[in-house]
Amino acid sequence: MAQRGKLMVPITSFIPDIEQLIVDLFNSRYDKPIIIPATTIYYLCQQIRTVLLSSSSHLLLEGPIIVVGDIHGQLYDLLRVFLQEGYPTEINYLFLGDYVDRGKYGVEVLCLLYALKIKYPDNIHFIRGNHECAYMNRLFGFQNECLIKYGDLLVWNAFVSTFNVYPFSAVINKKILCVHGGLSPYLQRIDQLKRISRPTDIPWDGMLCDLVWSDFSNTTSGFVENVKRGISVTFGKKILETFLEENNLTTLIRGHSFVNGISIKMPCISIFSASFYQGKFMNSCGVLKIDEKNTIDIHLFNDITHKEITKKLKKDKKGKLKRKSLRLNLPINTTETVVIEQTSEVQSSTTPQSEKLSTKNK
Ligand SMILES: [Mn+2]
Repeated sequence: MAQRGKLMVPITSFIPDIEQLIVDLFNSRYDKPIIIPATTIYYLCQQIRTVLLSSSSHLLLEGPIIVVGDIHGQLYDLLRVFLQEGYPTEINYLFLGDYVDRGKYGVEVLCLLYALKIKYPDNIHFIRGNHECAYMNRLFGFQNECLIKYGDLLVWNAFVSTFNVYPFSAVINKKILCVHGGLSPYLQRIDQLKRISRPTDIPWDGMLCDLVWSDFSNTTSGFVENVKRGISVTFGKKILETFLEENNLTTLIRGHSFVNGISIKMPCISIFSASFYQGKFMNSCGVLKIDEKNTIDIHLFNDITHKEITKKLKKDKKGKLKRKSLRLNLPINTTETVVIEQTSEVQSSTTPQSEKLSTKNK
């Protein structure tokens, strides 16, 4: 599957109105999403490739910052995060991957993230998940979504060419490591993350595979085969503590696991930011706010359905997007601050469809 990323973005001289696109996406309705022209997407993809290739594969960020987990094409959860936490001019964001597949609005999610990144390059950051990969898109829906919306695969190819240049990791305040999946037996020093050459696909094994695929388990000792996924590894608490200590870090924040918003098993925090996942799981979603002193605020949103979010959006919006009107009082289950040594656990009572990869598919 590993192939060097080729430039697959059709050249366009068309320059879209980025600000208007952001307004349109914020104002889009659940039952009538906007149609984004293919030429606009080619422009966004060209720009994003340039922006991402000019920065490191390992991001150095500082708080205050909002960290967001898996979105999986659920545009209205992404909109709610911005509406609740603030526009990117007010607060910075780091997204932990898995923007597409499963949900219906992967195209719109990526276009909003790309438009905001182009407009506010220092305020919006995103790293790669295991679904930012051509192979996964063929299995879990994003390729099909693009085919249905655009009639061919040019738009999907353009998106894949941007996935292949995404960074893989970030460190916040020099202390908190953020990746989509987790550690790898091939990763010893943080410096290795700065030397990842891009474009690259996600290979079937090795460090890049583990960064987006591995799982943390409290009960695992060392690195073991990740039987649940059928790919990569599961790593235990001792391994994580040793790695963090050797690299002068305190905490790992990751996405990738379907948890009820936030799961804290220190020193590992998992975040999941798609509520009412796939329209069938009654799960909450969560984000973290990390300040400059490494205090972590947990913001959990309940499993309000997407139609209800849209109702709120419509009720509160007055004509075009006005930044000050972005703060809505959507229901929040919990907002609490944890000291990062604290240990607590939130586990979902339901488990989603297995994402297990069968070897015959490889
Ligand atoms: Mn994932």
